[in-house]
Amino acid sequence: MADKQTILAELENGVKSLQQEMAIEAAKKALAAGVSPVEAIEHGLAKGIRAVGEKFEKKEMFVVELIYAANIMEEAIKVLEPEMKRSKEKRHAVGIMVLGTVAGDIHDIGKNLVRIMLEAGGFEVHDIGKDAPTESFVLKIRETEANLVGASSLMTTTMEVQKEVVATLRAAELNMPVMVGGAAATDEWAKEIGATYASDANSAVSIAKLLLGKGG
Ligand code: B1M
Repeated sequence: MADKQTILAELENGVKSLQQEMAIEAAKKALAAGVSPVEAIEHGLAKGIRAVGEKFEKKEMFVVELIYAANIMEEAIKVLEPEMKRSKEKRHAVGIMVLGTVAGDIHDIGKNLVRIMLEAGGFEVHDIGKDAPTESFVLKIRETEANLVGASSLMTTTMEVQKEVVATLRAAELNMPVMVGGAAATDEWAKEIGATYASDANSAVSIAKLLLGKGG
């Protein structure tokens, strides 16, 4: 049976080198060898996706590869999930975020990457999907006791909805930080609407931590 370090390296490399079969097999090996699913994610898969994210930011990898790596990570997590639930082992969440693409906007590739990177960074993320009605942010925050909100928007026509999300939360006396991003958003826009801007999925993690006072 493979030792733990080898399995963790295979989990990392499966994501990093875009080899889905390697990642899936390593996830199975981790379960068979009694490696904790949390450790498999944090010290294996997450290391791989972080490396991919860094390459993407340096333009050493294409978006399509980033998306593929994210899919590989999601598929490998699916293998580990039942054991995680069975053992009721919980990752110690850095924070709890409700994340969605705002109403009227169906672009979700970037939002999904943000979710994956936040999860890899230790956040519990409740993804309410794309074209998400503003009220569903409020409902999900109340249901999950989230302490952070993320609203993605890719189009100039739906940027206004980010503003509406912030205003609706404040009217409902939900005063947690709101992070906005997506091609249409800018730092200036975020400041104007009372939110914080993150330009990409990698910086979203450090900014989310800063917003919760947990370092960058
Ligand atoms: Co559309 N689209 N699209 N599109 N599309 C854009 C956004 C557009 C700029 C293309 C263009 O004309 N040049 C344009 C918007 C123009 C504008 O408003 N200024 C546009 C349009 C017009 C449309 C339609 C209206 C087209 C039509 O039907 N006539 C339509 C929209 C329908 C609707 O939403 N109601 C439409 C549809 C689509 C597809 C379905 C075909 C597809 C989306 C598939 C999907 O998402 N599942 C699509 C695509 C792929 C694009 C482009 C080409 C690429 C977007 C993408 O996935 N980028 C896009 C052009 C562009 O953006 N330059 C375009 C890759 C992704 C990794 O980056 O999403 O920016 P991005 O996410 C980044 C960061 O922005 C950041 O992190 C991510 C990773 O680093 N980030 C966050 C994102 N969300 C964040 C949230 C955060 C923090 C960071 O905190 C919460």
